[in-house]
Amino acid sequence: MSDSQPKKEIPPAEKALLIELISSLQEKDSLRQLKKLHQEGYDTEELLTYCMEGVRRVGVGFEKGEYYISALIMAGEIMRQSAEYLNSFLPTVRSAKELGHILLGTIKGDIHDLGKNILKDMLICNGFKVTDLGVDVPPQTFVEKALELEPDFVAISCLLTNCLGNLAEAVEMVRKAKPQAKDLIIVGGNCLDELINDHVKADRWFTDAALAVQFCKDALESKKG
Ligand code: B12
Repeated sequence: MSDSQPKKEIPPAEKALLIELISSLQEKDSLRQLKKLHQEGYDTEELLTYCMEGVRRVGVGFEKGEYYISALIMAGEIMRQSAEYLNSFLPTVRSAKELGHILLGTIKGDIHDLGKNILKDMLICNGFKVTDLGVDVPPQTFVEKALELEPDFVAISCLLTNCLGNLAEAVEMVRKAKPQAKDLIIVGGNCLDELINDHVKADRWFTDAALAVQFCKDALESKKG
């Protein structure tokens, strides 16, 4: 669907069914429902948020002891396939020159990468160059690569509360290495909020990749303009 068209509202029952199929780990049926809704013209990014809600519910079930780790693995697989399908429909900006360069990775101790990869795809679709360091990245590696590659932003993903110490350390080390840079370090992942970022001290935090992409575009304009 193009940006100029108004968004078609997803019928509540259809949206609830998608979330329910994902949260009950019905891989084939959830992907069938997702594709059906997308082919009916419902918004790509909105559908992505419902997929995330489905896997979030699996996480809650895991926390309550209703699900085992195998459910997280299954939820991750459904999320991966859903994101892969939806990402191929993200509107792509074609420009001769890269808009900016982002150094990206998931913090040491954390191997969650689906959110990071969604951010990466969205950035690339919006004309950014992305250097992806992968998962379980030590703070020192972010520093070394930031000094070597001189990116416009250093973006770090963290989903695990017990990795927040590593995240804060990475932010502090990158800032020390590049003290002049403004709006350099952005962090993201569902375990973050304003209070937590008071401790982590990143320039910005996000739980929504689309908002982070918009921030990078705006911040680059004011940095370069
Ligand atoms: C799938 C999943 C897994 C999969 C991951 C597969 C993969 N390749 O990533 C596997 C099975 C490996 C896994 C393992 C574990 N997991 Co897990 N996992 C999940 C689950 C169900 C979904 C995560 C996900 O992919 N969501 C969908 C993506 C798209 O959402 P997202 O990551 O939030 O990303 C969005 C935004 O946050 C943002 N974003 C993300 N990163 C970044 C970075 C930047 C820079 C920016 C700007 C934005 C941004 O953009 C994305 C799109 O908008 C969550 C539940 C949940 N509530 O999220 C638990 C969850 C994250 N896992 C949890 C746990 C505890 C674990 C384990 C410790 C379990 C265990 N006992 O072994 C291990 C840890 C392994 C490790 N060392 O990392 C907990 C974490 C609790 C906490 N706060 O610490 C959660 C919340 C489940 C729960 N409720 O208990 N997990």
